[in-house]
Amino acid sequence: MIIYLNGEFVPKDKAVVSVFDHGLLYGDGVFEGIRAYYGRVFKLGEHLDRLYDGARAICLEIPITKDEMQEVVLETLRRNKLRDAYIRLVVTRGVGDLGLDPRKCPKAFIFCITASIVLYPDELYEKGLSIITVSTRRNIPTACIPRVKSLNYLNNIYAKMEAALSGVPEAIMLNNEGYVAEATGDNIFIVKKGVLITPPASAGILEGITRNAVMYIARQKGIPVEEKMFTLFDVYTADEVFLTGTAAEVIPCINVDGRVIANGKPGEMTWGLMADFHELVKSDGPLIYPGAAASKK
Ligand code: PXG
Repeated sequence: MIIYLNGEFVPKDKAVVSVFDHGLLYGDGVFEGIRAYYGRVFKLGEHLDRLYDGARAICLEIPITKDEMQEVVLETLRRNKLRDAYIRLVVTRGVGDLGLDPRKCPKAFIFCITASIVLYPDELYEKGLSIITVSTRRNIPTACIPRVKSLNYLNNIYAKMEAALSGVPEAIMLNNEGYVAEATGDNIFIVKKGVLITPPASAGILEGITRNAVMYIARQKGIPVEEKMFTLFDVYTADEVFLTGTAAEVIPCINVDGRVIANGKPGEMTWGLMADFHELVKSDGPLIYPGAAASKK
């Protein structure tokens, strides 16, 4: 496995960061989880936009351009001879002293890991997930902005831990006002009377790239889409519930907090959106190996 490490390509055992890196000391930095399908990097432009916007929001200057960063991702995939992959792109505040002050860190540090993907078991997609609501509330935007995909993931990890202790793979997090925000590493959608509904950015969520792709697909199909606040009552009484994320893609939920959703089976709209999402990934994003046939897996 070859890792991009701040300007160099190094083997896995040489890919190490300093103990003085503020990404490690304070969770100070931003990252992206990205997927490559069929030799293309899905929504790479959107991921880079989110990465650079997040960096700007935390006053972190990324020392290379978006075009150069795109090439970092593509070249790391090439060095690892990957066509279908999970990509982790990380920009930390870099090396500083032991104080908090980010101004003591002269240069951001960049690394990129590419790995073959471990797919979730098919059964989870066919049967749907049973999930719970956890007591950990999503970070309040006035304290730690959920829209920034920062290296500070303790909020989500608390929630994931609660889920794991209850024996479920994912969990719903509410915002501080009690509205449904998102899952620990996924966004949430409900379907009610033919309308697709997801919490707005103002609910205090990470605006997922998969979320945006699913809303786009739905609108293309003529499905009414609403971004609005809703509560657990709306989830329990929904016709369909599903989660979206880079790793999980589109995954149905059939039980929430012990309440069976509708008839307990993944719904029609969810199936349709899953199928269309799997089509979209075949044609979206830059080619890793331009010139080679793009469609062969
Ligand atoms: N909300 C949160 C809080 C996330 O961390 C999403 C939504 C979905 O966003 P995308 O852009 O992926 O559609 C995420 C995704 C994992 C993992 O291994 C997932 C994420 C981060 C780290 C790990 O499941 N983020």
